[in-house]
Amino acid sequence: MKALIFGITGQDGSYLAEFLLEQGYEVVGVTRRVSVSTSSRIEHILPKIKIVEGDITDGFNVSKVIEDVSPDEIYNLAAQSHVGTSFKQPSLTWDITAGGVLNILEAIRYSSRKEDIRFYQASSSEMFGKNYTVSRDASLMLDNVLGSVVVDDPRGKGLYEYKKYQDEETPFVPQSPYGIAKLAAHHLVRNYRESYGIHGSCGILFNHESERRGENFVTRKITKWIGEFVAWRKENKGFIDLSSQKDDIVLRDEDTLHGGIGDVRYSFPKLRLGNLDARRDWGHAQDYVEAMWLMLQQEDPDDYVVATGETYSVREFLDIVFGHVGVQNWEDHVVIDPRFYRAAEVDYLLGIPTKAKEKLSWNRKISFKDLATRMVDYDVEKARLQRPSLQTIQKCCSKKR
Ligand code: NDP
Ligand code: GDR
Repeated sequence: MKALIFGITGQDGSYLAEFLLEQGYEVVGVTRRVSVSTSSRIEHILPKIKIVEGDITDGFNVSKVIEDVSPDEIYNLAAQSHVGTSFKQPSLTWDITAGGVLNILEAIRYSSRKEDIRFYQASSSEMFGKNYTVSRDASLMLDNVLGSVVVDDPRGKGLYEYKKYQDEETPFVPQSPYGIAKLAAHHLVRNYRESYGIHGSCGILFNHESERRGENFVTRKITKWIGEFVAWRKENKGFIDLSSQKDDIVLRDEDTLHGGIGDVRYSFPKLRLGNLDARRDWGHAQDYVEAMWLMLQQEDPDDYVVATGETYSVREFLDIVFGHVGVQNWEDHVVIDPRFYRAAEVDYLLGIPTKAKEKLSWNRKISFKDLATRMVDYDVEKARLQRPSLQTIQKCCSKKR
């Protein structure tokens, strides 16, 4: 079996390529020409895969790649995938995230191998935007009480606990150019499925993160900052004074403390974030790429929600990751910066993956807490290795042992 992956250099592309190699696939990835290499996530598997040059916005190129490679399965993970950026570059986001999908679908439609190709499209929970389903069905109540909300009963009979969630039946009300482009692509796949019999499936994936997550997404931005902060703190001696500087954490000279406030010796910029109250259904990317593959193994194409069934706020993520490195007062290390607010926000996401569980036998294996701590451990170690002086200490100590 041969798989073609658009977006192989991204977080999901790298995990999917690894997964497909394990299943015995021949893997071909499409990368676009860039001035500096973007293959860091797939460096370790480069000898086992084939790379072809291409850009999803170039329809002729997409057709040629598909014709030349002649794949059994095509996975489209390519997108301008940052929601915040989509407000700044809506046109580019549209061309890549919606137009690119049309290019692939057209190439399949006119391919002599149309009947043999199975296609996966990376749809997104961002398509739900501000919408959710409200249920009082007790069977849908999950363990995580944070996903519940208490509202006034419309018939005035008091307060009841409702469950807010999104599943395959929840209507889409996207809140960003990115969400709108993803929804257009989602409908295109459905339309080509119904019009031309293309075996195209969409995974409506909720947020999934990992040690390979892009550094501008909130989870990785936080864990990367923690890694660098921990390394800085270990390297520099002094008394930490969080109160005196708005934007920086400063270390003061301990020797001068008894005579008054010590001199500032070192400073480190605080972590700057936007909306901490947004709630997300966060899973690990490694679990989610398996669901993509399972969708293409089904006789009939279909759309599936892939999620954990739990929701946590950015604040709760901060509690776990800072707690993991022994910092309880994370508020003192964070500055709220309006630059990171979105023009329109998606406040609440909680996906119900019942269909994926029942039809694909898919289950996530990595919990939210494990995801968060794995990311911090990775970034703490990465920052430690990047500090030359700490590497020296490590070398000196391991020699002594
Ligand atoms: P990334 O941003 O990490 O990866 C995006 C990939 O798309 C990169 O390989 C990038 O290449 C490639 N790409 C961008 N523009 C083009 C283009 N014009 N032509 C060809 N390739 C291009 O995203 P993720 O791995 O996190 O996500 C994978 C897909 O799943 C995306 O479509 C995303 O929108 C979607 N999704 C992601 C979720 C998540 O939580 N991670 C949830 C739901 C959906 P380059 O390296 O050159 O930039
Ligand atoms: P999201 O992920 O928009 O859900 O899209 P992101 O991590 O960017 O934001 C999650 C939430 O955190 C809030 N936030 C911040 N976000 C960023 N990036 N930077 C900040 O400093 C910050 N502070 C607070 C955001 O406002 C938001 O509410 C991701 C992407 O992977 C999409 O491609 C994918 O489709 C969806 O998940 C499902």
